[in-house]
Amino acid sequence: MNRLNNQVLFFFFWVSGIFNFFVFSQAVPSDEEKIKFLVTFSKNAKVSFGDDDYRQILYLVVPEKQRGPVFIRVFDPNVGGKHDEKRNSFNSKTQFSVYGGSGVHVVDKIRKGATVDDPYSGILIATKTFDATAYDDDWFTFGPFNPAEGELQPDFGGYVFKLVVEGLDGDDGNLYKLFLSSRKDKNTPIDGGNCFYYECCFRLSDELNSISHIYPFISQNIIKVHINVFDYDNDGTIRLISVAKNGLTAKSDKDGDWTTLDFDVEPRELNTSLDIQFIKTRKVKNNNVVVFVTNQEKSRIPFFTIPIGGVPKYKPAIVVVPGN
Ligand SMILES: [Ca+2]
Ligand SMILES: [Ca+2]
Ligand SMILES: [Ca+2]
Repeated sequence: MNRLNNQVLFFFFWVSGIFNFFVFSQAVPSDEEKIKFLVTFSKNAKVSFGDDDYRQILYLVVPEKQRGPVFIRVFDPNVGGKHDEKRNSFNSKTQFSVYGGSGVHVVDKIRKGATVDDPYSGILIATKTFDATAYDDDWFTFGPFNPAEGELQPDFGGYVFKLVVEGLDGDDGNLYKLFLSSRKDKNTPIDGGNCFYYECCFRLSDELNSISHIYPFISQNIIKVHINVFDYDNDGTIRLISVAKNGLTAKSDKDGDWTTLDFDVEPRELNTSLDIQFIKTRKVKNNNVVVFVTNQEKSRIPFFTIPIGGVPKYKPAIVVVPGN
């Protein structure tokens, strides 16, 4: 990123800090995303179940001002019992690993068009593998972590930790969610905390007319966005809201394959977040999708659980009426 980008991004993190005063949530997925669960399948599952690579990579951000220890709490990390997606019997294992240290978030490599992040970069600071048994419908807590165990990346809002979730043996789907907490035994938000991804596999709601959201941040020099969706199964409509777009829609009906939706970026959309909405219009149950967003150079664009600058609202272009 050039210097101007850094300054602009920093400004918006500063603004988002103000938003966080009202938002107060480090749930992942967040209240704003309206996604109930993230999903990772084990490696013998068919990709048509909705997970293309059996792996989820999330970056958790702890603001520099945070003094005390932080905890990464996982709800229902097991793959069995409640919430999870069973194929025949539950026979799966899922590994959750936390990385910190230098190189944990290799921005340049991702921005130059690598197809995936490097999951194992940085220093492994905690790992645990779950099966069908313990922590069903319950929280498991990683930590305490000193914020400085993450990598300081002011462009992204503070100290960055990486959580890698990998499906190991088995063929079932693990549904789970997270909370970045200042307490070991309860979900206590860290003011200014956030989480971002370059690709996300999640479960769409089963409720008709429900809307799930993701919020990519459009930094300088982006002129096109390509929304890549895997296995949408004709679930509904994808709608784009931004400061300049009032609900452009597209459909995607591919089961077990990728669809790409292309949009041009207007100058006034720079340094704002997009709101990509998945609107449920058909009764498709247990639909899992993978989404990633790229720019005109096929570089990945991060999306944030707490949208930078807030949830975008459409603002009609101002029509200048010549004076008399
Ligand atoms: Ca479970
Ligand atoms: Ca199974
Ligand atoms: Ca689970």
